[in-house]
Amino acid sequence: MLLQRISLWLSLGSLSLAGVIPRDAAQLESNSVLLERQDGACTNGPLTRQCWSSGFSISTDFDAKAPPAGKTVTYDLDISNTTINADGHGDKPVMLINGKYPGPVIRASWGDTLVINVHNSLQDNGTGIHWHGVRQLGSCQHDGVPGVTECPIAPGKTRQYVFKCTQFGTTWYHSHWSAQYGAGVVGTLIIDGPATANYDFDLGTLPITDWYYKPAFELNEQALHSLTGPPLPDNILVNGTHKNANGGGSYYKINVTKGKKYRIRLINTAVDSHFHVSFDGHPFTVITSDFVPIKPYVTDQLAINIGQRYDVVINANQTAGNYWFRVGYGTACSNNNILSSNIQLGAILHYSGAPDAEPTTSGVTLKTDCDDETTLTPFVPNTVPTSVVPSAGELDLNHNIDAAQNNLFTWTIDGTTQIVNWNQPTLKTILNAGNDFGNNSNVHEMTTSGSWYLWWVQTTTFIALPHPIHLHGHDFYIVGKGSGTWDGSTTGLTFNNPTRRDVATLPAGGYLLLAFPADNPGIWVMHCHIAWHASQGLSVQFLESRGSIGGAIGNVDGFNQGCTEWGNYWKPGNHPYEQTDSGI
Ligand SMILES: *[C@@H]1O[C@H](CO)[C@@H](O)[C@H](O)[C@H]1NC(C)=O
Ligand SMILES: *[C@@H]1O[C@H](CO)[C@@H](O)[C@H](O)[C@H]1NC(C)=O
Ligand SMILES: *[C@@H]1O[C@H](CO)[C@@H](O)[C@H](O)[C@H]1NC(C)=O
Ligand SMILES: *[C@@H]1O[C@H](CO)[C@@H](O)[C@H](O)[C@H]1NC(C)=O
Ligand SMILES: *[C@@H]1O[C@H](CO)[C@@H](O)[C@H](O)[C@H]1NC(C)=O
Ligand SMILES: *[C@@H]1O[C@H](CO)[C@@H](O)[C@H](O)[C@H]1NC(C)=O
Ligand SMILES: [Cu+2]
Repeated sequence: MLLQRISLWLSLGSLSLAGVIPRDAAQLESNSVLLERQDGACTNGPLTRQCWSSGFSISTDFDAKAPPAGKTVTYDLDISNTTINADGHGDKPVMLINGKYPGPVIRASWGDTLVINVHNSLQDNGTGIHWHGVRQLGSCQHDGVPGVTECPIAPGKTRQYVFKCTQFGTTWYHSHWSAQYGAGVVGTLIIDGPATANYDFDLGTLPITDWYYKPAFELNEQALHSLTGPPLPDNILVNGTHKNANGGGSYYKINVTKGKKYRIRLINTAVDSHFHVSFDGHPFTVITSDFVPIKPYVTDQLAINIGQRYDVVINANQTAGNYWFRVGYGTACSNNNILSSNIQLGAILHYSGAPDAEPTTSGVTLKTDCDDETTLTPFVPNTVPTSVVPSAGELDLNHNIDAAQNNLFTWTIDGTTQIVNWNQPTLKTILNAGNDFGNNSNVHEMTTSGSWYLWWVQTTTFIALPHPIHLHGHDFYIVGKGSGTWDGSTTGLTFNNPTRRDVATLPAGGYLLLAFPADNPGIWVMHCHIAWHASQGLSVQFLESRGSIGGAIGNVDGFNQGCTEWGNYWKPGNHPYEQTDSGI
């Protein structure tokens, strides 16, 4: 630590005379001007987490620039059909990545290029992996959405995904093929970079999911044809493990040493669950919302909807012992069979030296709503022009029940449910200069490169549910949200440094106003991240700067080969199963 301090002093040059060494969150904020000037002049360490490399720090706008030419980091993922007993309840049929749940932690640094070879070892399913929240600037063909940005990976085949890490922070990756991520095709991804608060150690990712005892594809069929809502999960898993309702299984242990500060990367990887979390006796500092660094704030609980991430720093400064990491349900919108048992949901924060025992601690009462956090201020401020308001693009959410198809329940946007064609992904049509995207593509075009667009997601169905809305290819700026119908005015909207992230919750029965600039040529889906709702068609596609896509994305050999391989597998007369849902 001494060394880091010295190098910071030296590198600050004459500024060091002022004796300013940003050490904690509050100082960091007040020193942001200084940080701009010292950009790159210091080394990242426990007391200098704002630093990164020459020309890059926590003050850098990662939408504007990323470190050039980092390392190339390669991973091999193999997806197979197997069983797992994650919570002691018994074996369950799943599809896993490299035989593990969750799959391997993929880790690279800001500016690196990730090369990930995904092999489909399934017999009777396609696949395709989406790197959630990754901007894919100029690499839309690697976004991993079957029927949109690629043909699915056929059984026995491999696809290579290549993308540059222009952002840093925490995310996850998952199959975007039908209901497959619910079957277990999920892992986490860390891109190392600077941070808005200091910590001693990085404990890595802590994915939290709901867990069903029945196979996901069976449940998906039930969800598609249920008039009373989807089936309930049976348990949760924290980092892949949990106790079950009968007391079998085991809690995940987060090990800490008294006197140290730890970064923990919380991720909701669920199918259909909104969580609230807390650490007994340990208020914590929140430093990101999704990939976006925020002005740090201290809280004692957090709401995490599906797909959302929060990086937090906890200070292990209590009496050495065992403390609950509590997980609670947003019961206003989700539920779980485990809630009727008296099993505590969560994991154990375990101090070294303490006995191996379950905690007896008490903590805060967790909230039960399904609302997003409201105090998320991006550390690097950006502004949305108010001139986007008059041209807001309305997306009306409704639902449809088709009695002729055994009460098939679908969600519609402007009257159309999305159903992709795995053999003819939208990107293929675009690259062939075609215009016919099919009747169920929900394509919205953004023609003016570089301009801001505002999208107005408006509930029009009487089914008043909150939906975690996720956008690919961008972080959106949350300009407004509310219950009821937006009146079109700017009253109550935020244009000056609004929260930006890649998942935001549409309030039950209400609206969401999302802005982003058309600065990433490609085809990007925006969908509800409740897996059943995505299967039921709750999604749209944004066709951005159509004429520039071919030039922006470069090599499409892998894309073309993938479509040839899929076409040889999935052809008339050769469907082991049919596509029964949206396909994503
Ligand atoms: C998984 O294995 C089962 C049993 O062998 C088989 O019936 C099923 O088709 C396989 N599923 C996939 C997706 O390969
Ligand atoms: C969760 O498990 C992964 C994989 O073993 C590990 O890298 C990570 O550190 C664990 N998370 C925490 C918070 O302990
Ligand atoms: C945490 O400590 C326990 C012993 O109390 C040990 O069994 C476990 O492997 C440790 N976990 C990690 C992730 O180091
Ligand atoms: C423990 O750490 C928290 C967060 O940094 C701080 O607010 C609190 O005062 C500390 N408590 C003690 C007993 O040092
Ligand atoms: C698409 O809609 C048009 C107009 O309603 C209809 O004529 C056509 O058959 C539809 N195409 C498909 C493939 O369903
Ligand atoms: C994928 O595999 C699952 C499990 O074997 C099966 O239920 C489903 O129908 C398959 N889907 C397709 C489209 O092949
Ligand atoms: Cu939804």
